[in-house]
Amino acid sequence: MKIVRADVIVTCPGRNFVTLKVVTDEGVYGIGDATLNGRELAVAAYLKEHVCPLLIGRDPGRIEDIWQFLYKGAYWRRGPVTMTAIAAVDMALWDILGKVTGMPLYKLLGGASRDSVMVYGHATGRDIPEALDRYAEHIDQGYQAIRIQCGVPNMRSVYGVSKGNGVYEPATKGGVEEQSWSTEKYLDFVPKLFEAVRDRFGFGTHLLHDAHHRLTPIEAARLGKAVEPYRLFWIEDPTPAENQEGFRLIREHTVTPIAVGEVFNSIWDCKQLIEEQLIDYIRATLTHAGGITHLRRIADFASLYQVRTGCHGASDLSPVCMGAALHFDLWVPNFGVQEYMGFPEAALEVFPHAWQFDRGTMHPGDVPGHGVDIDEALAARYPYDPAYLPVARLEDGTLWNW
Ligand code: GCO
Ligand code: MG
Repeated sequence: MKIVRADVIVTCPGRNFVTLKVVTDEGVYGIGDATLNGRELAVAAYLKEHVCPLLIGRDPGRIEDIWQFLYKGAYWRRGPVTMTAIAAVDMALWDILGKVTGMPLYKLLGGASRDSVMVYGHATGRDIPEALDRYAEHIDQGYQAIRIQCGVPNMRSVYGVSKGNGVYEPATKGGVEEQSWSTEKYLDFVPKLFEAVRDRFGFGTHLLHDAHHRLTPIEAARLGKAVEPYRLFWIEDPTPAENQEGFRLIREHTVTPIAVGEVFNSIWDCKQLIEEQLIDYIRATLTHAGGITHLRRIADFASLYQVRTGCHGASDLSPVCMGAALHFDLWVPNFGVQEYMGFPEAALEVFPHAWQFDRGTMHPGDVPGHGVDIDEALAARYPYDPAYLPVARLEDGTLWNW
């Protein structure tokens, strides 16, 4: 079997997605997600100009060799654009292998390690009462794990809180939105939010929160210590992780579990975090961290240190990633939790999928491959519509971490 075509499809059914479709001489095809929020066309061009021509004529069954060829062969290793492009190829090739062998991806990986995958949803509110109402709705829908984000008094904007009544979507059209941030206000307020959750709902649900890279290590340590009585499942991205040893400071002060990694693109971004046991959950995901072939390597390494997975699953990862991630999650022995934000209705139509949601758990389905397809005619009706992620500035105007 040989690869005869590789096409890049850019579409915006509610938000922008980039999809790679790899077609073989036997008519079997596979698809992969190549979406890099706010930088979509860089990956589309990387694929179209530099990767697709190199795939033609290759045996799609040589998944590992093609991965190594694209990684080592580029000479310029790693980076989000390269690793997202490699991930898309990798996902598409595993999809083809599943279709050729008639097996769902999770069986190719070694079979199910659990019956279903626990996912966490997002409860967001402009203030505590609204956030608690959203939390209650998630409990009603059967979620066992819920992330909470809430507006902070006297702060103009806060990461993770939707503007209207719709689903949270950070990317905006018509330029880059500038938000404002005050660590002092946030740190004084956020323990009260977790206290309110536990007071109203008790300890029966896993409580998660995303600090979105806003704190310094010692501030993160203070937060972790202050919220220990509320027993969080995790605090996510307490501080930027380029400096991995910075997490030692957090660990010295608190037992609140830490999750990091949605912006990582290779095992090298988390090697020290994992081997020094500075984190509890690794959030790298298929689309941005080199696909199944590489994420499996990260997860196996993490398992040596009892670090569990908690794959990023924001709606800027396409339904293709969601499908493949659920196969990965069903298999991976050291699974923790999977993020699930849902998708715009139009996106679910453009990407027919076999995965199912049932009261806070998901299953990838049993169709061969990863079980997600793309309706190209429908996709063509939603042209690319540029959108950017916001930036955050401190109250004196200093550019901060968003
Ligand atoms: C999360 C993430 C997202 C990101 C988004 C950026 O935990 O789900 O922080 O909400 O902000 O994926 O593109
Ligand atoms: Mg996050």
